[in-house]
Amino acid sequence: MNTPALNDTPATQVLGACPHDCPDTCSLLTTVAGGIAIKVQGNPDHPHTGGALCTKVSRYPERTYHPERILHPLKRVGPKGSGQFERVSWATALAEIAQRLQAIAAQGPDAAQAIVPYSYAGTMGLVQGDSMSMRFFHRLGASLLDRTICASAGAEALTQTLGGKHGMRVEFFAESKLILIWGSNSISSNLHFWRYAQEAKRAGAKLICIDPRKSETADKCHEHIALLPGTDGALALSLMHELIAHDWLDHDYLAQYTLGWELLRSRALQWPPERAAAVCGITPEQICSLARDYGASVASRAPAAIRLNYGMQRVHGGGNAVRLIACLPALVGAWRSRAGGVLLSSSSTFPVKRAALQRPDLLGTRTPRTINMSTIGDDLLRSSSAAFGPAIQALVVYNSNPVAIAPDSVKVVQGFAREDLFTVVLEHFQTDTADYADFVLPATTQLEHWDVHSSYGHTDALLNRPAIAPLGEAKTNTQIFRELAQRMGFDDPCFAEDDQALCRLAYGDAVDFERLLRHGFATLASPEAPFAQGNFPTPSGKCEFFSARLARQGMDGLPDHVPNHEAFNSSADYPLAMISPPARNFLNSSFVNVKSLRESEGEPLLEMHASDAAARGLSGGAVVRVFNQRGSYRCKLKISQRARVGVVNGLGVWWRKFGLDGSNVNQLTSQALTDIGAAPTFYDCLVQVEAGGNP
Ligand SMILES: Nc1nc2c(c(=O)[nH]1)N[C@H]1C(S)=C(S)[C@@H](COP(=O)(O)OP(=O)(O)OC[C@H]3O[C@@H](n4cnc5c(=O)[nH]c(N)nc54)[C@H](O)[C@@H]3O)O[C@H]1N2
Ligand SMILES: Nc1nc2c(c(=O)[nH]1)N[C@H]1C(S)=C(S)[C@@H](COP(=O)(O)OP(=O)(O)OC[C@H]3O[C@@H](n4cnc5c(=O)[nH]c(N)nc54)[C@H](O)[C@@H]3O)O[C@H]1N2
Ligand SMILES: [Mo]
Repeated sequence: MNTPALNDTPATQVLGACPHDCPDTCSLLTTVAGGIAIKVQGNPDHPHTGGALCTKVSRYPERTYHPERILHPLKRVGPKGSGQFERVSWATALAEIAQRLQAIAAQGPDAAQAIVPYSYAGTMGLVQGDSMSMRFFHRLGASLLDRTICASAGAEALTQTLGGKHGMRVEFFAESKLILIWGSNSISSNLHFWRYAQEAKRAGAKLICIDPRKSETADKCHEHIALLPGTDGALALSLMHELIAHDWLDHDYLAQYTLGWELLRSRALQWPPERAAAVCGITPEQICSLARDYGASVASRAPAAIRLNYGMQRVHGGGNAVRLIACLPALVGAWRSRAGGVLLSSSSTFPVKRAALQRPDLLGTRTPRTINMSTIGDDLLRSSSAAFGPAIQALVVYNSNPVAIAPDSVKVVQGFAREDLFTVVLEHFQTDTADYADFVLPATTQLEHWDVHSSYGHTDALLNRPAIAPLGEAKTNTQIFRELAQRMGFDDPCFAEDDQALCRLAYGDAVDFERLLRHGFATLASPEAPFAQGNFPTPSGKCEFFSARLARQGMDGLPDHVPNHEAFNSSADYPLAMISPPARNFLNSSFVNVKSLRESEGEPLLEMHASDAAARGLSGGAVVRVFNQRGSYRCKLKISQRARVGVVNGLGVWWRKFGLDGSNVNQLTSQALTDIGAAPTFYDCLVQVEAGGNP
């Protein structure tokens, strides 16, 4: 860390918010002395943060003052992807970018659609995320982007079942008597939920982890059910089968507050434990025992809670599986207690004024096409056609690293490498994506800008104040789009609004901004037990087992088990299922370049069960080649009890440039989408593994 020497100015503490894509959205306290951020810690006054941060974010100063921070604009001088750039001034960069974008937009009435914004949750901030950026793209008439890369299957499924991204309040998990941690490695990716789960455990609750991988969280639960990836729907249906067979049901709740019970009941009765066990790769006894635990909550009125997370919806049937699991609490009446129910996301609690921030009205009468960010590989390689519209001619990437994180990297890289594609990347670092840029623009980090934050794991709104001045020539995302707008001649007054005004606009009067300024967070009013008496915000007001809305879209209105696109088959060419959940010390591909964190993770590894390794004559530590019809990727093998038979785990998401052959696990993942929500299917991926030669 090249922290400059401190002078004698007394230290101050600045309130902020963690910007990362994590359910915890922690309240931060940054200690600043002499204009330098010397320490970032958790705010002890914020109940969910409880003064504790994860290892990654406590290294925020190391990331901020990293010697490789991009601190001035760069222009490409070598071939695409070579990472050869020269320093240019902001004036040159902005003028050339504006001129290129204008030239594309001038090709015809809807030609601006050939320009595509590409962004996700590098920062979750409502201001540095999508406010000024979307105003710019709306005014321009660029393609719209469907931001599906993470959560849209589960989010849409939850909405179709419960009526929105609502659920249990995270703090009440501490009072639950049974907690199913379903498809989530909480210790790694939802640490502040885990604190509540621990509290429950100490008070006698039973914790059960449902995950193909024996994660750090599975280690600490009383039971672990290691099902095959993408079989959660079958497990949920069979659980229902057992609840019905033993009459462990809350009939009154079902009658009053649900829609479609008879239909769901008949479907569940087709899933006796023997059938589901064969699909899930577990034993019927495991299902019966799980049902006993869950069903016991009806008679004892002991609250049963499910922490569902996005990890389990990255497969073909991810949407249906989320729907089935979200139905379970209604069967046993778990919603009656504030410590019962399910939590996938709390996002809908936040009254975000998106239209005010993003100004879709600037489109006027234009209706640009929408590009799904999860199929960017294919889309970059498409030519103009009536169905697709114009071929993509320019990409503006911010808050995302698609070359590393998007599925099917062979295609993604081929697309980004197109010499005729004009690519602008707003970044902190020279990521895999920045390597393919024509211009890289230096962006500020969370310590250098204003923002406001919602959370998808709790119900507090947060404010982030800048703790330090922007480093080097870095500018905020908002300022970059403001200046681009000016160069393009966009003179609507909304392009002049400053970041503090945008922060105030984000929630309007719904959140007391003065309170945010004083305390850094504000708890939103939300009911303790939201569905104790129904009140689901669905069209019927009930928990919709049957969704007329889905049926109208031509889908099955009733949730079902939907098998993987690439269903496990031990005798196929690619007989192993590969999942690639996040590494604990990285945040997707963020932090991979922070040396201390990278050293904790070591190197890219593939975890494999000893019997699968023996069957292939592979030993631990050897270099292996992991391959399928889409690509091939080499890394070291780790023989590990964390892998179940038939499933290999390639923890991600490493920067490609740190991989043995300059690639990562996404070399193998596919662009096939989920049943609901058009999301990627990272964990629905068959591979084969063989010895891979020398490093
Ligand atoms: N440390 C850390 N924290 C993170 C992130 C990170 O990269 N690093 N990423 C953040 C982001 S963007 C998100 S979306 C959230 C994700 O939050 P979670 O969904 O809680 O994330 P994961 O830790 O990926 O947990 C997914 C778990 O699901 C398991 N899994 C994979 N396939 C299946 C399946 O088919 N069924 C079941 N039941 N389980 C399955 C994996 O083995 C893994 O243990 O975490 C956020 N927090
Ligand atoms: N194989 C596999 N692939 C996956 C996943 C997986 O589990 N397995 N997880 C998927 C999931 S859940 C997600 S959410 C996606 C995440 O994919 P992305 O949203 O692309 O997330 P990151 O990889 O963290 O990259 C974010 C980038 O934004 C930059 N950034 C941060 N703050 C700012 C800012 O204020 N301004 C600008 N201009 N840039 C900023 C960071 O430096 C970083 O390079 O990856 C997906 N890809
Ligand atoms: Mo995510």
